[in-house]
Amino acid sequence: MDTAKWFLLLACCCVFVILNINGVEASHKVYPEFQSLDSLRAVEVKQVHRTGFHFQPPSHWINDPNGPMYFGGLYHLFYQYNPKGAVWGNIVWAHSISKDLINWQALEPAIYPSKPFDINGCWSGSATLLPGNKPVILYTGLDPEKREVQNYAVPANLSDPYLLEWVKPDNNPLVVPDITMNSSQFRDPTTAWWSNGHWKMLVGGKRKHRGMAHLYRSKDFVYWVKAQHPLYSAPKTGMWECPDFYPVSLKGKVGLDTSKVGGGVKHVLKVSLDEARYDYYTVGQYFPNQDRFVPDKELVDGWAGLRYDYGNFYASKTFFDPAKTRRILWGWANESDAPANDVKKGWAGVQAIPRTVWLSPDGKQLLQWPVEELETLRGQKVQMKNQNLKGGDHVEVKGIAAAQADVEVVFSFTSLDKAEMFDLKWANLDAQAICGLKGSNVGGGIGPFGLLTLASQNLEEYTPVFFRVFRTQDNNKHKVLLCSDARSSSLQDQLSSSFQDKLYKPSFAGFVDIDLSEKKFSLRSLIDHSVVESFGAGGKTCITSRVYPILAVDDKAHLYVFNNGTEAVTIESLNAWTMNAPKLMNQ
Ligand code: DQQ
Repeated sequence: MDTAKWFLLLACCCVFVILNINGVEASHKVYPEFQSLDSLRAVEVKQVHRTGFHFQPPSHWINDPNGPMYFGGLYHLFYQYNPKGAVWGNIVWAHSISKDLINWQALEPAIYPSKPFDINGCWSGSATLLPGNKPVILYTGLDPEKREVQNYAVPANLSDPYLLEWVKPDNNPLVVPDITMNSSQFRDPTTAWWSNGHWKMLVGGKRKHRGMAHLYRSKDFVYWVKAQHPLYSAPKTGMWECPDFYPVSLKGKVGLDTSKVGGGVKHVLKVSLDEARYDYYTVGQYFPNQDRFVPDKELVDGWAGLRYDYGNFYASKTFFDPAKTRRILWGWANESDAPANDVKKGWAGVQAIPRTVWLSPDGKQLLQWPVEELETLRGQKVQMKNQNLKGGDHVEVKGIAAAQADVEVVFSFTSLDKAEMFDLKWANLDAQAICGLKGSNVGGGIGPFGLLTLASQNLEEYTPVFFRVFRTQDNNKHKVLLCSDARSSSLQDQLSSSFQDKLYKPSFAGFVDIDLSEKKFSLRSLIDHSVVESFGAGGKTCITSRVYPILAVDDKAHLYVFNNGTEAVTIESLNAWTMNAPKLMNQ
């Protein structure tokens, strides 16, 4: 084999290893070795990397958020859950309720395999509120042939605000894959919307390598007919999991009911790209008469498009919250450690903090912000004001629990002159690759500056979240990068040579479309033991990292602010809080 072929083979192997560590395969990887009776015994849950204020059950595996809704004065969250282990398998719809999206109470699983139409699995889906405030869940069942079919379930008792018991009527399944489809690539029905005398729902799929949002219509929610064409599809994007389709207001933060169409509204189509394992969205125009969605021209459609989050955030779902007239986004933050370690720790997966989501004033992207209720967990507070940071400086934020904190900081600088050049060689690289080249320790002009989260005292471990400004070749334009770089987050790999301990430590990053005239950048990071969930520029670019420090844990974790650029930056204001743990709903 000549050298070029060797390199090609090596590159393919590297991609394979990287993708596998990130859990990239058709849907979820099955680990039969961890499904043995042994692994089903009660496990001792290790606490060190467990989150303090993110949503997670007491033990075992969770993935996609399902069917979120507001009903009976309560928020309901369902989620894919393995009641028997810390790897994917035996999936049921677990169910929790809350009055405020923060303090939760777990109920018995709502939906679990029990009928021929879901005997091999109860996979993701959504909730719709029918007229008269009647919830109905649409979900994917795996039938005896493991075909993915779309089912519905209704509450046994509508006067029970807890919605404890769900019934799966005998006229299920509602929809089965037709002969044009691959029956194992047809899943995750959306919340239905009402327009032109019909209910409409999307089901994710793929034809060859084209991702599809199949469209179905129904007058009575029971008899569904497939539309001739999908609502939308895109070439070379692979399987579309967990589609989500909803209106956003052209003005302000107000959220809209999923059935809202017409003036003053744009629509968002989000798909979870199974091959990339990221959630991509486009904003565009929905034409209800033709049932077509046309993304805005200037937006990139596909793997290089906009993401809700440039980190570990997948299979998300929004819902309309009528109690506060807002749209709320839930997303799953998977582990980045090896499955064998998840089995040892007895749990895997958390839900990211629910986020309010709305259209930015320029209409070009969405903005996201943690729901306001999160602030009720803020405890001990520290503040900094007008502190100057020269290149090479780092200062510690003392006085809070740095392993479980909420930090909001605004940086300013005086000139763009020192911005480093954006190298033409990077034209085809994505933000993550550029962050990989230009980490927090590589000095720059304007930036890198930001936070060193989950840092050990002598900085053997830290997860930096930082900005970096580049000037493009035509001199007047700038590119702003936000990185959340896990490469220095843990010494675990150095201390153990076992493949079982290998961590996935990417240099997650996204560009930030920010107005530079003010020369002010804001950053909020929610730090929660093994989660660093960050919101750049008021929620324009969000990045969630999962990290596993071994020194920077609990009261040995520190938080620093740093600047490694030649341009001095000012911390205009920094507010940081210790985050208290949520309580059970009624306490
Ligand atoms: N997870 C579910 C599927 C969905 C995938 C199965 C996305 O319905 O496509 O647990 O993570």
